[in-house]
Formats: sequence, C-alpha cells, structure tokens
Amino acid sequence: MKRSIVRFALLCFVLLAGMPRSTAAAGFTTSAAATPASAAPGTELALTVTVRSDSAMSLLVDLEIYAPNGEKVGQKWWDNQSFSAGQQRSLQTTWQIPANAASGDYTLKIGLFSPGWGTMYHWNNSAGSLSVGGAGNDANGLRAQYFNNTNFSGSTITRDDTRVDFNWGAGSPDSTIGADTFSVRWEGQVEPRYSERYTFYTVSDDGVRLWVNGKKVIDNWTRHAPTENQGRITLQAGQRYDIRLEFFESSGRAQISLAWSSPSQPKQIIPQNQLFLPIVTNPPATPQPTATATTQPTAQPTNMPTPVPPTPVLPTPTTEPEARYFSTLPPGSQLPSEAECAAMVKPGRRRRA
Ligand SMILES: [Ca+2]
Ligand SMILES: [Ca+2]
Repeated sequence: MKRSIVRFALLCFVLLAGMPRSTAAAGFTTSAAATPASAAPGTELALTVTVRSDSAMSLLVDLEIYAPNGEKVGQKWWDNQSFSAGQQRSLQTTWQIPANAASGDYTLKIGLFSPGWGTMYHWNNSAGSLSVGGAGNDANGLRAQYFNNTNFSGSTITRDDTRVDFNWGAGSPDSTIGADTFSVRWEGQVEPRYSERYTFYTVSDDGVRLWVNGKKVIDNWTRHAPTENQGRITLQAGQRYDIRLEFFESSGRAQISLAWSSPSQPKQIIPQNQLFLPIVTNPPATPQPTATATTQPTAQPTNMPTPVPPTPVLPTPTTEPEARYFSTLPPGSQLPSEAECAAMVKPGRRRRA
C-alpha cells in the first residue's frame, strides 16, 4: 500500500514535470485557416497551416480535416520541415470540398511529429475551422447566365454579378452576345435585414420576371421602353431566400435593375452583401482523391502509411518528446488529474500513512 502510494506520487511528479501548464510557454504554436472560410461543395479552398517552434528541430506537420460528424475527410502533411528556434512558418495547400460534402462546420486539426511519423510532439484538436454549404455560403453576388437569344437558348456566358444595375444602351453585355437578341437569368439568394414586408422593383427594357422564395412577384414579359415594376413579399431578417430574375432584350436599347425597400429599408439597388451565390449541388465531373500529396517541394513519401493519431486527449508535450512517459502506463489505466497529483505531492500532505 505504502509502496503504491510512493509510486503514485512519483508518477505525479513525472506528470507534473512533463505536463505544460496552460500558462507556461508551450513548445509549439499551431493554427490553420481556410480561404474562403465558407464555401459550397465542390469549391477548392486554400489552406494555410502556421507552425511556430520554440526549438530548432525538424518536424512532420500533419493537417487533418474533419466533417461535422467527426469523420476525417481530408489530410495533408509535410515531412522534414526544419525550424530554427522561435521560427514561425506557414505551409500552403489546397483542398477541394467533396461534391457530396455535408453542410456544417468542419474542423482543422494539426499534429506535429518527428520526421517519418515518429514521436508525436503536439496535437491541436481545434487549429481552425471552415464552413460548407447552407448558411455558410458567404460568396456575395448573383450567378448570371447570359444567352445569345431572347428565349434562354443559344450560346451562353456565365459570370457572377455583384448586383443587378445595368444599362447597356444600344450595346450588349459581352462581345459574344447580340445587342438586340439576348436574355439573362440571375440566380442566388437574398438575405433581408428586417422582418418586414418588402417591395422589389425592377426597371427593365425589355421583358422581366422575378421570383423570391419561389413566388413570382414581378411579371412583365413584354417588349417595352424602360418601365418600373413592383412586387411584394414578407421576409424574415437574416434568412436567405432563393431569388431568380429573368430578362430579355429584343430591340433598341437595353437595361435592367433590381432594387428593394421595406418600412425600415430605404429603396436601394439590392447591395452585394445581401446577395449570395447559389449553393452548388451538382457534383463536378472529376472526383477528387483525398489526401493527395501536396505541391510542397520537400520530400514527399509516396507509399507512406498514414497513421491516424489516436484521438489524443493527452496534453501537448513540450519540445521534448515526453510522450514516452505515458507509454509506460498499462493499457486502460487512468491518469490521475493534475489536481489529484498536486494534492498528493504537497509537502504538507506527505505524512506517513
Ligand atoms: Ca438592343
Ligand atoms: Ca429594348
């Protein structure tokens, strides 16, 4: 009994010596960021991993991407990265969000190992995050498809317009589009600032029709000189509603604008920051392999087994590979808490049992 208490106290000493306090300077600082931080499935993101090491050493830097359900959906790593003492470095890569990716918040996790998947020095369970689809789609504007015909047929060009406020006069939107025979469809979402009854306005030459949240609120699908049309619909603040605007031009001059107003919202062209590109739901033709080697010019092992760090719950070791202390514990044994250790090794409590 006495011996076991001594051993327990010894273990506590080892742990207390090895465990970094939350206030103590850690051996490593890591973070990860995605650009853009929110995107639709199929989008390719730029990922930046930032690592700072207090000590001069070589590291394998491991970046892992976890879906909202906790499943690992992506991984990139850079082996043999040298750091001088106190150096901070950024590593870049890209990741294409799978076409069938679930909406929600994804977590970026970072592991630091000795080269070749050796000792794990550091694990950051929440190094960064990104958001996929749904409410996370923060790309502003509307997606526009311009057809070289008045009835949404013929050759097309697709582009993202930040707002709809065009006066082409006798001209056309693009050199590939005829000046008197074209049509345009804008699609995306609109997010009102107020929970109120909104009025939407178009000024068009020629025909126009507008749907908000699936409801047709404007329909003047005729040839005419510049004409303002209106339609009303009640909307909730902060909620995004599908919006579709269609337009055609058949002769003479051409123009189209899209504005809104409400009791609290002065009439204005709907601004870019209240418009959102449509969520891409159609999978792109080329499925992306997961965990492809990065373009980093450092040594990339080709047939490297990808050890998955066992969901570490242990504190992050400092620059020394203290992880070895934990490896001597029998499997399944429970580590005493820091508070228990502190209580056990207090000089005042070390009386003979
Ligand atoms: Ca024209
Ligand atoms: Ca016209």
